[in-house]
Amino acid sequence: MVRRRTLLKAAALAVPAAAALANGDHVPALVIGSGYGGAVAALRLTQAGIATVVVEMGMNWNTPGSDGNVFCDMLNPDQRSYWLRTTTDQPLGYFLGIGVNKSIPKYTGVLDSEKFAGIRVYQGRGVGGGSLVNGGMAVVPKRSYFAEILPSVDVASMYDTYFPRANAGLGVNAIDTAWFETADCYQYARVSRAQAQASGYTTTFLNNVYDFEYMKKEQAGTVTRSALDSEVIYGNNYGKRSLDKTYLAAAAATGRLTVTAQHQVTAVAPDPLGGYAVTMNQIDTVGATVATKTVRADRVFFAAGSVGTSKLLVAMRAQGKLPNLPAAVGQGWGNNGNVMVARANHIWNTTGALQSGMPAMGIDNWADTAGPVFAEIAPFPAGTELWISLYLAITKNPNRGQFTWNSSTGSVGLSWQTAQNAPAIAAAKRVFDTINKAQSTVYRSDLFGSNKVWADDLTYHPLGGCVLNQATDNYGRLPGYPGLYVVDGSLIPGSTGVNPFVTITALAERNLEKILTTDG
Ligand code: FAE
Repeated sequence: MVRRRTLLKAAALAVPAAAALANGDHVPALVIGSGYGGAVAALRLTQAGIATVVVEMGMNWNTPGSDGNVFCDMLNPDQRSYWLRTTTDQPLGYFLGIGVNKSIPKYTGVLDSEKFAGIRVYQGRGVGGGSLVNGGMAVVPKRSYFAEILPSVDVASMYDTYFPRANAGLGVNAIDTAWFETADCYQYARVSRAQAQASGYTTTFLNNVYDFEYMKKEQAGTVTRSALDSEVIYGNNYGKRSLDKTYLAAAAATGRLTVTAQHQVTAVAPDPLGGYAVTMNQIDTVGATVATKTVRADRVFFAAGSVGTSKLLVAMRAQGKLPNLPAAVGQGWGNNGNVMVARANHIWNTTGALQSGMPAMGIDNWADTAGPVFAEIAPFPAGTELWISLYLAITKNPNRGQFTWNSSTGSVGLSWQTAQNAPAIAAAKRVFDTINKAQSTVYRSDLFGSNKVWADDLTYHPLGGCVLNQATDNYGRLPGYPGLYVVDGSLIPGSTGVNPFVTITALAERNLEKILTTDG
């Protein structure tokens, strides 16, 4: 109860407008990025009395556009949708095999589709990172799998202390299961559940950070709709407890937090005066640099996400700014075994014109050692009946990629090839072939390309690149560089077996507690 009150009080404050960070400033703690790892670091540092600056390349999404909304919806993407693109790059980019992407003005929008050789990596951009764009699913990984992926971490303390702490801080809530059974907006999930169960699979409800009480009112027509108005992936105007309303708002309430938006960190190196020199470009809304600043920070927390942190650290090592970073920096990247797929239902199996953008159910076939799958039953909120069942499958793909410095382009690439996702397809195919056979249904092959069943070339779940107890010590400290820490999804070795943000948050809670008690 106390925790809930704190959360709500903090939410009312919201994150203050971007404060100017001046060239030459000296700050006790600087956090690069404002997603899950960054938000936990911001809260725990400020609560410990340490003045903290969060530097975020994306915008502070708190000002409504000309339509009165901060964010655009999924059906009408405008400039607010994508990060510096002139056409949208929708995860479902086709319908009936025909491309459905459209032109948009170039702008620092909220969702980035970052293209590497063999994969597009979707990431949130803005104060709140991925929490602004994601589906809000808050899933604690299976205990045995967590122990398998991070063997150096004490599992009991994670499940007794840090996962509960993360869930409380994030404002996680459970769906009213009786309401679920009757709500029009979850007809699509009930159809997929019935088909999965009739084919021998187990389903499970998923917790979420979207306020299910608010969603009930949306369904009842008494509040402005968000999840029920095709809002997801480009932000939610209502209902979602994104990090700017939880962890970051609580950090702001201490009076010790400064959030500097639209600043992209480009370099970190030891400063001759002590601590680290952090260089950043201040950018405008078309991505042009308007100022370059260097500040000195006693401690730097890398929270730029799996891709952002890995790219920065690999570049700093290659450029001789942090030359002693271990070889493991840049290694161990994975896509959490992501693969998307869709099935075509029979005409009598309607999935509903009204679909909640926040998934609430998954098919749990993780125990199948021949091909573990945890598949989220995803919405297709097109506003019209389409008879489509969509899934995001999380699988145990053992393949990993690495980030490497390309001296001719002066940039960091990711070695991952699309073919490395074959194990993910194989595992998902076992489940969905079985469902199709039992239901006498077929795959949709027109949504991810022309005649393409498996969306194997994109991920929502980048993980790894700076793996705990390999590239860092067992608490995220970068060896050889006292005062440098990694706190985000790059610590997790490519896979969590479920949607990752609760794991990222809990691990950050664990590591920050240790760092604040022992690193003076
Ligand atoms: P992240 O949240 O990505 O934050 C990193 C931040 O750093 C971003 O705000 C960047 O703009 C910023 N940044 C990067 N480089 C720089 C730089 N050089 N200088 C300054 N700032 C920088 O990292 N996960 C779930 O658990 N449940 C879901 O339902 C779910 N749905 C998703 C749906 C979508 C469409 C997407 C894209 C992701 C989804 N995820 C979901 C994944 C989840 O959002 C992701 O794992 C976390 O956001 C990663 O947290 P990090 O703290 O690692």
